[in-house]
Amino acid sequence: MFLLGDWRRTNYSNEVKPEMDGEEVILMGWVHSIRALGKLAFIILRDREGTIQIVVPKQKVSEETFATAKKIGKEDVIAVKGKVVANEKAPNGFEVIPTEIRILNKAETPLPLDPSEKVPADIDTRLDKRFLDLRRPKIQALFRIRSEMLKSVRNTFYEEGFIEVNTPKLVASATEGGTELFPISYFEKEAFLGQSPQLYKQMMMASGFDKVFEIGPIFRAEEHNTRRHLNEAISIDTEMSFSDDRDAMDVLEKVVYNTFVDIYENREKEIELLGIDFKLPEKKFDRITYDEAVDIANSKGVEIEWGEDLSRAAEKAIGDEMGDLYFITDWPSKTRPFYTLHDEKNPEICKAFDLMYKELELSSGAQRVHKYDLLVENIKSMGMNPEGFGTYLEAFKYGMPPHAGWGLGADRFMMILTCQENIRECVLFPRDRQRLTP
Ligand code: AMO
Repeated sequence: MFLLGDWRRTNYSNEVKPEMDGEEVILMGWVHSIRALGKLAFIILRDREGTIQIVVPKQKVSEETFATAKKIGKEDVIAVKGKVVANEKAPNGFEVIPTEIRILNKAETPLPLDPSEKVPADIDTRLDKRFLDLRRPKIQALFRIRSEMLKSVRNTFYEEGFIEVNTPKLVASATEGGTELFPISYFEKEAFLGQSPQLYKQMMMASGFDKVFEIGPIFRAEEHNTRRHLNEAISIDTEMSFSDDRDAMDVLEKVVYNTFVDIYENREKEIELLGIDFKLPEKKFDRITYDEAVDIANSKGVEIEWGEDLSRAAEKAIGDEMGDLYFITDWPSKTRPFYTLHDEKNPEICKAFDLMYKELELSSGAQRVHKYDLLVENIKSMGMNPEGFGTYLEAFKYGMPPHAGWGLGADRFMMILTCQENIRECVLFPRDRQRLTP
């Protein structure tokens, strides 16, 4: 068995062209397939960028090279040094004829999962053997789109003057209602995994950073197993000072729209490979109030009483009517967490919004309460004890500007960007009610 030695990859598979006739290349990757006839072997080598055919004719290569080619098996890791030979009859107008083949590592057989996609596997088997599943070009395409999504989101935030921050994920208290917390033991104290950076991003506003964002994990002890919930998700969070709910929605619109454009422009190959119907949204998304949303649901025979959160059936009815991307604004105050600012004229409604894609909630946000007394009042009226909020509350006593923000679920955003029905498809190693490994 050879080590890499002094060999270094010269090209990815997609960089080799007929114009390179006569040039020497070193290619590295996995054996996608191998076909050995009597005096001829064909190896399809797969790397990150695609596949390339290596032709091994017995008369034109050394005895040793031909013998190595015959020993090769599916998914072995190999390195090939060879010559590019232009040939009009070959699939891409050239073939690579090796001068030496090194088997860098053998793959055991049988494979627990077939990365060449010839044998279909169910999602549980695929997730159990994710390292192999991820070798499949379509799955790789998804995660390249995910990388582009994160890059694009960051770019928009930076263009808009936001500062990227990181806040703790080991926390002492709940933020989003308290029912969905994962308790952990933290030395002699009880602690929790953070449900949201909510309290920290608000404290950043008291520190004068004006506009911050964070991309990080949130942990939710959701008992139910659905196609759109995870127990560990990635949240794109932001908070902005001297801003209201409308400003926050404008930034969200920009972040989402720009991501669609960047993926459309930079990930054409991946979109094609996935065979998805990728449409750019309008630059401005429709905005309807909660009241209007309830009217839509009721008109379709889904009963919703004013003040209730929207049921799944209601979300479906509203989504059917509204289409792709739209905001629902002016929510009943009692459906929202304590930090949400109520309307001055009608405290029954608040300055909160959701961004929806059809029936799926992508993001929630709001203008926040920035006055200390009002915040204490809200906490009490929701049956909680202000003393549990420690330094968070203190931050509101010494100069807290008006502010607003939102959280956008990155994994859900991926679902709509890549037309996936199951959120697990969009996560490398998903965590759900049943799954804690790999
Ligand atoms: P919320 O709880 O609505 O709001 O979460 C914001 C967004 O995060 C995503 N999300 C999830 N994605 C997958 N699985 C889950 N279990 C899950 N839970 C949430 C959704 C959701 O819209 N602090 C507020 C945000 C804010 O007001 O700034 C919050 O956490 O896409």
